[in-house]
Amino acid sequence: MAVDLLLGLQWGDEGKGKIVDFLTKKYNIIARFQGGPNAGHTLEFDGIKHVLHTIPSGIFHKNATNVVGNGVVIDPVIFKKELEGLDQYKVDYKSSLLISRKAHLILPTHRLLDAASETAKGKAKIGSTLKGIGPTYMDKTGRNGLRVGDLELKNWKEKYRQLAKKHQAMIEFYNVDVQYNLKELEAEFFEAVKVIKTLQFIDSEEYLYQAQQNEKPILAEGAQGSLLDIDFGTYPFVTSSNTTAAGACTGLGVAPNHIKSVFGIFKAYTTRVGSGPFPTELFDEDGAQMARVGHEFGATTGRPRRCGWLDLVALKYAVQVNGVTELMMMKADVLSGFENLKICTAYNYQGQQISHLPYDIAPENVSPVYQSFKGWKEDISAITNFDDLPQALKDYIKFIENNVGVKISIVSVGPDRKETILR
Ligand code: 2SA
Ligand code: MG
Repeated sequence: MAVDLLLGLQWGDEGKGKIVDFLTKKYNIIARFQGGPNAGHTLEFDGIKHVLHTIPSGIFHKNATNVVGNGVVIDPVIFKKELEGLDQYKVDYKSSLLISRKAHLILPTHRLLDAASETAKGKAKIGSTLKGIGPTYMDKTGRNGLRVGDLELKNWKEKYRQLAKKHQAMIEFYNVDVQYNLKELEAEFFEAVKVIKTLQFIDSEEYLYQAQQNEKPILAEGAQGSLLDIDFGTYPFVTSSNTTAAGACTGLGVAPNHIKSVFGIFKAYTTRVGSGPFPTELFDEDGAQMARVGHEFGATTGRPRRCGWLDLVALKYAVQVNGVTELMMMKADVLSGFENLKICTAYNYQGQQISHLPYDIAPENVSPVYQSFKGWKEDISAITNFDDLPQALKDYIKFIENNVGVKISIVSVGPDRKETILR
């Protein structure tokens, strides 16, 4: 009776989608527990590249049931598009995709509010994905939200109208230039709701409890990353949900003592999309090389991602907060060809060297302390055996493991399912 957990340890885009897809054969159920269409989980197999936003990454496997948990926020319009994307691959989602009645819905006006709030913030904007994530979670905690289960009620449109009316007043209050045609947006929304209603709604906490009773292995799939966690991330430059391990308990209704393995995914370097502090960010050719070789563009918005060296201070913090039991290192291939590599092992902070994450990691407060490593030249993407990796990469990996105190069990050397080295 166990639930395993898979999480991103940095600022998102660590490659969670690929690993969930890779691990799915071991699990009966894949469950998303937070976030929404702000996520972009990229899967590649058989020469096909697919990006998922709200739908769990187990959807392409015949024997997996995919659960969208109560902690997720769903935009019916985007969800419908995702389903249409699956249609071309003949995915039988009517039987393999289940949605929690307690998941909250993103209204068109939530998206508008997101835009208004970002515009009003000006230079201080969060750099949100503009998917309405923040406003939807605000309505959830403010106890005003519209939930998937409401769609089964006769009067759900009344509830919708009340909420949308409140939002319109709020948009006006922001007093910024947000152009919209609500009639069109609503027509699209109601159309999409019709499609959502053809899917199976469940009480996901009960469903997952029964699955555990029946010894069905469950994998909880995180979105974004630990440093974007609403409590433990680089607030206010975070997303509006708990992306860390605890979020799986509240976002699925799974009891903490039923969580077994916690898989922590990280990139061999660091990226961040959107605003906010990033101590190891590079503004030179090294950063440009990571972006170029790693194709570092947002999978949802297409925005260029900021790139930098691996930050062990932040990684250790994430491992600690999540109770990570196994590490998985992604995109090692992107580091091929660097003469030297660097890892940040401490911060200079208020005249001292510290090795923990302080309250504020803004550039004026911290500067990274680096250790240098020898690079490697070889193309490693065809390597399937850990022992065959270049010695310089093995040294790099050993250093991380020794510092963080957790074993790296998977090294990914390319985007395809096949380009995955198991230890
Ligand atoms: P939001 O939209 O309110 O959640 O934005 C708040 C912050 O969280 C960041 N965020 C992300 N960071 C990395 N990846 C994300 N998913 C997409 C991807 C992003 C994209 O997989 O590439 O396509 O741009 C994601 N979602 C949210 C966001 O940048 C803000 O800093
Ligand atoms: Mg992503």
